[in-house]
Amino acid sequence: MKRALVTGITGQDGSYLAEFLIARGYEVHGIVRRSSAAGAQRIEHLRRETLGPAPRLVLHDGDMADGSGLARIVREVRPAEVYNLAAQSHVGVSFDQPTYTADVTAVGALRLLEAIRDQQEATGEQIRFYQASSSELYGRVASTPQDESTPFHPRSPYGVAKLYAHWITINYRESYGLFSCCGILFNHESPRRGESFVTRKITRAATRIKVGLQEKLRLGNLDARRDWGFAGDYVEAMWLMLQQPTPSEYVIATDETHSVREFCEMAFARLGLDYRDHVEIDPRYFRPAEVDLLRGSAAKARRELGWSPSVNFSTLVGMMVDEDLQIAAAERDHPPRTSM
Ligand code: NAP
Ligand code: G4F
Repeated sequence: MKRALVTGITGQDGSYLAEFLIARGYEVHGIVRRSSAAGAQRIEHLRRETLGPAPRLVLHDGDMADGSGLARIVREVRPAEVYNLAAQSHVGVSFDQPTYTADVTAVGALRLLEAIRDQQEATGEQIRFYQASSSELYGRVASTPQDESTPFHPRSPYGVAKLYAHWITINYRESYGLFSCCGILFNHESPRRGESFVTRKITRAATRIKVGLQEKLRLGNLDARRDWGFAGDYVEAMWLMLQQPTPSEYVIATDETHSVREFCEMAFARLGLDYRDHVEIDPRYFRPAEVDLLRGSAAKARRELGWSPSVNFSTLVGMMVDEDLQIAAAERDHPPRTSM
């Protein structure tokens, strides 16, 4: 049985990737950081389903800020594949917490690579490494659509931290022969998306407005354009990268671009609402520097990995609205109780 180690397993992508790997017969080990609240809701179903004498999902306490802990986990697990999905992944937050973002998102990747390099040297067993790079690397884009040869110009502390992680991953391949890949993934969403990212913020609010729990939605820049795909499709691309004969970089995207405004229009319209009656602009949500336009070409991934997206923009919006409508209706019918 192949063993994979996933950082960021409690996040959106981590949960889809863990499902994907378990379905393919992997034993999955995940790193979870300490929290005072229960933080693993997205993988709770997998924990329940895979319980038993030889559990297929094993969780380890760890933090990307703690290099010695990461090294110990890599030594104990002896993974064949490592997927580094952990990050302070919110672009807006990275302007308020730039040092923390650099520590976790940039140096965290280096700590993990060092642990892998040491382990590989000690055991002689190859460990294949996936780094979650981002279309935020392109920032102020030089050309559209963006592909693997488009120059990088990140526009946020997050983007700059991801740029470091991207290049150190390539550097460890060139310096030490590590099998290390970077997936340059464009925005990907799902009903499991964190609620502070714009798509989920819109679908949560629109559905709560529909059932009468909320009246207004405050947003920042409605004119920013993104290439939005479905997270479930994108984790398959991560796995495919690590199954290739040689490591490389791949853009994963839909080649379609839509504005935040279009996302609002479509989400509210699905509920029979007009977004203009509910959306208010709040300067708090504008960023000091913005990425205006992203649209990716995944031609290399199509050609070499045989990967293509299965969910288009309107299906994605519909999927998110429909799931959030059920959550909103349940909130209305059974308001959460706070304990004393
Ligand atoms: P996410 O939902 O925000 O998940 C981030 C994960 O990282 C969570 O499991 C989080 O744990 C964990 N994490 C944060 N800080 C950590 C720390 N100090 N130590 C250990 N774990 C830590 O992000 P996502 O959307 O799944 O994205 C996965 C990765 O892909 C991220 O690296 C992101 O930057 C990158 N990416 C995402 C997109 C996208 O559109 N989704 C596009 C390109 C690249 P908690 O649950 O405890 O917070
Ligand atoms: O949903 P967002 O916060 O995603 P963003 O900044 O594109 O970053 C996401 O995708 C990246 C890949 O390109 C990942 F690497 C990263 O980890 C993350 O998953 O914002 C999308 C757009 C931005 O232009 C933002 O300014 O929506 C705009 N926006 C407008 N109002 C808002 C809001 N964004 C948020 N989060 N909240 C708002 O109220």
